[in-house]
Amino acid sequence: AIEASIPQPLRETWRKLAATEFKGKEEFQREVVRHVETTLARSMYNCDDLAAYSGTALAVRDKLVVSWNKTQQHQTLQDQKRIYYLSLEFLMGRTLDNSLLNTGIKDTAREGVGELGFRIEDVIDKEHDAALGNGGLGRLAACFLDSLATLNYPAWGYGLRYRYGIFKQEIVDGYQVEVPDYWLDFNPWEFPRHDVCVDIMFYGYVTKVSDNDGKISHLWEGGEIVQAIAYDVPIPGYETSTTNNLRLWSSKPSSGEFDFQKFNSGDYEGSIREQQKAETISAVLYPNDNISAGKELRLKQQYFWVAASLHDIVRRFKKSHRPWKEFPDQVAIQLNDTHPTLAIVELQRIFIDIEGLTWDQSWDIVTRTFGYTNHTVLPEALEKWSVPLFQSLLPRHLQIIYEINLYFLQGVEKKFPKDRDMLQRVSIIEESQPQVIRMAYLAIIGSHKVNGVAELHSDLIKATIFKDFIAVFGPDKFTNVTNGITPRRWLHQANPKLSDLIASKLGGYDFLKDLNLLKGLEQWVDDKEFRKEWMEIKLAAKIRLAKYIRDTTQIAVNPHSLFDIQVKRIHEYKRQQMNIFGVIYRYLRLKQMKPEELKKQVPRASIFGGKAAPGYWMAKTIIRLITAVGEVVNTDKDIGDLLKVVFIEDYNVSKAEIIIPASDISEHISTAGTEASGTSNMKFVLNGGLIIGTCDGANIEITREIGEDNIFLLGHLAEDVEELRHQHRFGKVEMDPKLRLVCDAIEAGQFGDPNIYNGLISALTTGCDYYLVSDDFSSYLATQDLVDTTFKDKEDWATKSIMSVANMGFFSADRAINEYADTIWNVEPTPQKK
Ligand code: F58
Repeated sequence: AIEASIPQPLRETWRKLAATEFKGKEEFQREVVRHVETTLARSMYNCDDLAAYSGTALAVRDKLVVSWNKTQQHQTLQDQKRIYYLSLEFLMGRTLDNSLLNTGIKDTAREGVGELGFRIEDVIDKEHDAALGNGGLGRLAACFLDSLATLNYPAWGYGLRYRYGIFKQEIVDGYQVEVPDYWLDFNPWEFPRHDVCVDIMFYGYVTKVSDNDGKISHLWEGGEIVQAIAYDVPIPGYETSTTNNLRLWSSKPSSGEFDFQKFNSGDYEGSIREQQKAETISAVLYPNDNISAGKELRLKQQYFWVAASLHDIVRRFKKSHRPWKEFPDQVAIQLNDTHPTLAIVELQRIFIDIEGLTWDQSWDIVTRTFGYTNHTVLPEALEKWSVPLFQSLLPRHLQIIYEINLYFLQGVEKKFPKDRDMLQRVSIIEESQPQVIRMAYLAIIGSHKVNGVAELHSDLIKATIFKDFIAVFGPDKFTNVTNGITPRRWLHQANPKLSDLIASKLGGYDFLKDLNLLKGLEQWVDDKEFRKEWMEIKLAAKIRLAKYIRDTTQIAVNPHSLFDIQVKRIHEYKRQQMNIFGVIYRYLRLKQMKPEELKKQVPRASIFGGKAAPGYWMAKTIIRLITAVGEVVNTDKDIGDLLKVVFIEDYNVSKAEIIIPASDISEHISTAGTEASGTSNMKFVLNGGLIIGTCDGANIEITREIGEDNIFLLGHLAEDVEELRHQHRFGKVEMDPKLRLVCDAIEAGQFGDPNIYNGLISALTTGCDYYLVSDDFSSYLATQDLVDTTFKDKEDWATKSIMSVANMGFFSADRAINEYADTIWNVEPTPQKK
């Protein structure tokens, strides 16, 4: 508040004292020790790695916070348009290392903690991952925050502060077991803002009231109230003083702590029931990937988060005293998938029910404010809410949705006068039993731009699920912004040696801010010394991963074998089953070979990782098959190093940072047309790994950038899929004979009780092989053979690796963010002078 600000003449003193940088190593060390001694009340006699982590994090945080305060003040004074990125998931991973690198003090910290008796790597390794997301969508949001700050865009992220992030995965007897992820016991990166709280209402009823002029308004009242408390997380950019804000909402009961009346009458359980109910809202992240849950608690989470965020955004706008019609000139809200679509309805409600605007004035502002990003074409992932559920939880919002739909359908009717089918097809309300609200349609209608996340995906949504909307709105409303990744975390942080080698050839680290500069590596591709160093770095990363695998699974993997990695959420459409079937085929073939033939084979380690949604049986069965194959293959004396099968437990962001630099080949083999983009494909290639993949998502654009010779493509095209599925349904497809052999081996019990895999096998047969494993299997095997042959030629492999990295500039999240800024948000960067 202005009245609390320091008087002008004293501000110079204040400024001098509020430093954003350490003056040197000594000051850094002094601050670490001060925090260990005074904040943690520990001493040199009981300072372990964890205490050293805590002290270091707190010291770094102190400086970060000052930059953050300054940035927020600067952005407020600049009074420019801000970007608000609404996402139910932010898969941040660890923060300390990233903060050290972004603020340029990693070397100081390494030396500083070194002289205090610690290795910086061990200290960094003590941090708990912030795993507030499932997979690609959540990690994309985290990469985007890094780019927004690095490019000096005034931007805020809004999300939920889950008490439990994505579950931890344990493998017990070969099966996935879920363990809760309580990550908040020590989190130095968040700041509770107990003064920033918003009352959020659920349930209740709506009454119509008319004033003296007969103007009708709506009152929504009588519901349950829950309070949203803000927790802020600083987001530092790389080599810039800009530090943006991520605001996460936590839920708590609105009235007092607990019910004293109940407590006094001896009803102890009853006395905390309300409190627990309120806290449940932000308690846990839904662990589904590409499937919609449809549960009341999920809808509550969505409204709770959206309402709190919009309240905050509107309050901030009101402070500028601008007329409402300028709202879209100050505010751009991006909807990360349909999860925050209620924001469209909530803003309309705020304008008409609270601020007294007319419907038309309000709707014009709303539609100019929002942009919607779609991340999937899978029908089971498209969100739909049952009307009765919605009616009870958010009665006023349902009325507004009906009204939005009415005006929209009137427009459609005018444009397509006699097309009743069309009206039914594009209606926000689906006439099912019960009726449901199609959130994607609401998001399209309430936004000014809709984008897909890779070219093929954006084309597909226009041709399939959103086809009618092109007819209604014209093609310009729909666009593409191909995903990107932050090279700071995914190259510089995860693979410092490679980053340093690149910097030594390109004359510095500018490529981390302008990834197209990687092109300069092409000049070095024939340089012997450079090639040698390049491959040594890859080997070192493989040795590191092999050690990790040995420490955690006791499996000994030869670092010189070909590392074939598939790490991502387990899902039928991503086809880990095709991978493991391929491994089984390889094993059966090896078992048939004579010793002289065996000698010619390329040793391979097939490495898997990824979580299955807890209720997704088929995905869990796939994990069980992978571990079962590992149990057989890894102990088979005939096989030795020629084949190892590893399942890495609990794949997450910090493990990805170890795994990704270590791949020779990684697998991105979704059924064509199902993976919207994929982003790990970009991470692997940026780290000098080659990829085997289908013509799907961003694989296609990666091929365009790095050249067909540098990627192993397989399988049918998206355009073939419909016809192939049709043939399966009519029983016209014989199973691929090699796949038949694999199924026979499984059914004969070679990998344990075959009954476990009944579902997996019948999906290929009676299940009509929806993901077309049989159709792509022979192409997959042939391509894997080509991978082996290519791998034997170490020189050719090195060339492919270097040329690929040199051409990955396009996949920087910075490029993606600049595209959003230009084509969707219409915002400019706000750099600060030093
Ligand atoms: C992913 N979606 C896409 N959804 O599958 C992937 O191709 C894309 O690269 C990535 O988004 C980023 O655009 C995804 O991760 C989810 O996890 C949702 C979580 C909430 C329920 C519905 C799925």
